[in-house]
Amino acid sequence: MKNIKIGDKSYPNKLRVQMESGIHAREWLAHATLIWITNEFLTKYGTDIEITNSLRKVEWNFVVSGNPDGYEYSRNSYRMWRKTRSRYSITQTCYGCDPNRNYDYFWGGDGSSNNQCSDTYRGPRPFSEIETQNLRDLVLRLKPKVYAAVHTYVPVVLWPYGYKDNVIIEPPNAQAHRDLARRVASAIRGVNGLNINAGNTVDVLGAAAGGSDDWAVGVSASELAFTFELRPGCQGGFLGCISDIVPSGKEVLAGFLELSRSI
Ligand code: 0X9
Ligand code: ZN
Repeated sequence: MKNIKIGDKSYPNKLRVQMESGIHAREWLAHATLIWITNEFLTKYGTDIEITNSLRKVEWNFVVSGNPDGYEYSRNSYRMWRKTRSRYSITQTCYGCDPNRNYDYFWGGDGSSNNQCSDTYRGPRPFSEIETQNLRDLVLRLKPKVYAAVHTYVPVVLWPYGYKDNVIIEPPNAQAHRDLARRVASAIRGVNGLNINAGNTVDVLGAAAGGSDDWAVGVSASELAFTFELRPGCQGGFLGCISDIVPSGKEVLAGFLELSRSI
């Protein structure tokens, strides 16, 4: 698995931001959006003032393909595949687990399944997957100040925690999460008028324990963690068109630049 690092090396002490997309295989617009933004960063550094300032202040890290085996399976065999492709025993009929239920922070809690055939199967144990091990080790090594996971397809910017149903449990710096999530959502909305807001995960979606965002802020050294859910595709939900990439890319870039200005 690759991590793309972008920033102007000659500026010292940059703030580190780690983004992850594609942990859910079928959410193709997430991967495409980060790749599009990578191209913007690389081609507009030095001409676009906002991008230039951002790459002098922030070291951006993108793991675009957070679940490569799942993505390959979604590309070639079954478009709606979400999970990894692990096999835990030879007798097993259902493959893989949901990497976003596999992190070791309240692993096994609300909104995660112990049924191997469920799309929200948490795996046999925390960090059972090579994909989540790789992402964990990268984050422990790089210690990003901000961590964000990129998903689709009901637009929202989420802040932690998301592990316990019916009660909103937030990190001690919840106010900083709220302020930043709202600013980012409003920057995204400003581009094309996408209906996107910000909220706590449990408040907006209900609990889903074992996610990367909860682990980033609950266990790793990250101060802030978010999940960005991007726009639906033009064919509905996960199913998109090539023409979704530019509008999504412009929206999310505006969100990233707002994040960059605000940290
Ligand atoms: O359920 C998820 O993993 C994410 N939504 S999705 O529709 N892309 O599957 C939301 C994750 C929010 N964060 C946590 N639950 N920790
Ligand atoms: Zn997802």
